[in-house]
Amino acid sequence: MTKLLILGGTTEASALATACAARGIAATLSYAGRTAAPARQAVPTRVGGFGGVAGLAAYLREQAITHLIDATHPFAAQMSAHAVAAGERTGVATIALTRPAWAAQAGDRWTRVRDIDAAVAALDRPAQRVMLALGRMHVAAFAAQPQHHYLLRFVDRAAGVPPLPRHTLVVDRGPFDVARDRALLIAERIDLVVAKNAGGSGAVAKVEAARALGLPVVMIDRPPVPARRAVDSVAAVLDWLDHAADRGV
Ligand code: 3Y8
Ligand code: NAP
Repeated sequence: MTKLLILGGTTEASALATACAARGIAATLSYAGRTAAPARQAVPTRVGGFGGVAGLAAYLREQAITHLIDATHPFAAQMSAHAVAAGERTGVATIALTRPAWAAQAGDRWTRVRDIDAAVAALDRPAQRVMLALGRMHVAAFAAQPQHHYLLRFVDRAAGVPPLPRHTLVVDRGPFDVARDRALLIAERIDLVVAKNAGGSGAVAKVEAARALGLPVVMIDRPPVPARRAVDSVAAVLDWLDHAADRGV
């Protein structure tokens, strides 16, 4: 009997969960517990880390999971590495559901950087008004460039005051809308946008709004992930499940 564990936290994970519920495929969607009130899902959810590769492998065995779907965000590199390792350790069939990286288009003014630290270094310039649309986990790194006025966007209100002397905090969760992000960039007189190359549709609004306004973007490339089976659509995951079932796995 097919029983999926979906590592979630993305639009695609939620879409896969909905497709599984519609097909009567048993699935559990897993959250790390980064946000106070994760979106409701069409399947049962679990929240919190597994306790490393060993913890995830134990979960797969104890819950008799037949297929592991890593549908985490492209920047959740540690979770993705653990999924590959736990799949190998247990023999549970594993696949990643990811989304293609955004590519610069005509009119884009991107400066691509390797990681968060390189983005911080790219801000070593006179004070500007910078939209830091990276969420809450990496804000502290930008304290190294305190001269800027930062527009921050968090899913939840911050526990403490972000360590940036000049900042405006917007509390909002995506998926975001191009018209609203364009209005936000204008209202906050933003000179520069810093973004992760998340891919997908939920985070792209600010990138499209920056293009429309001719604003420069510091675009952070994705971290490396291990070699793995990966597809970029829910349909491809369902097709893999059907064929895996044919092969008796
Ligand atoms: C906890 C689950 C769904 C999933 C929706 C997607 C789209 C909206 C856009 C901006 C960029 C950012 C951030 C973002 C987006 C989707 C997707 C996506 C970016 C939730 C969610 C969880 C998280 C974790 C959160 C991180 C943060 C990153 C905000 C739920 C809402 C910036 C990534 O406060 C924190 O600690 C937030 C942490 C990891 C990155 C960071 O470094 O801070 N996502 N986001 C997941 C868990 O616990 O396992 O609360 O419902 C999910 C979504 N956020 O079901 O429709 O598919 O990517 N998430 C980025 O892409 O740059 C916002 O503001 O323009
Ligand atoms: P990460 O750095 O790759 O993972 C750190 C640890 O968090 C993992 O080792 C695991 O703990 C736990 N974890 C991560 N994702 C989990 C999940 N779906 N279910 C259970 N435990 C999970 O991950 P992250 O970048 O913090 O991302 C955390 C979550 O936010 C993921 O679900 C991801 O899809 C979502 N998200 C992240 C971003 C982003 O920009 N990073 C953007 C949007 C959504 P253990 O080792 O204890 O198992």
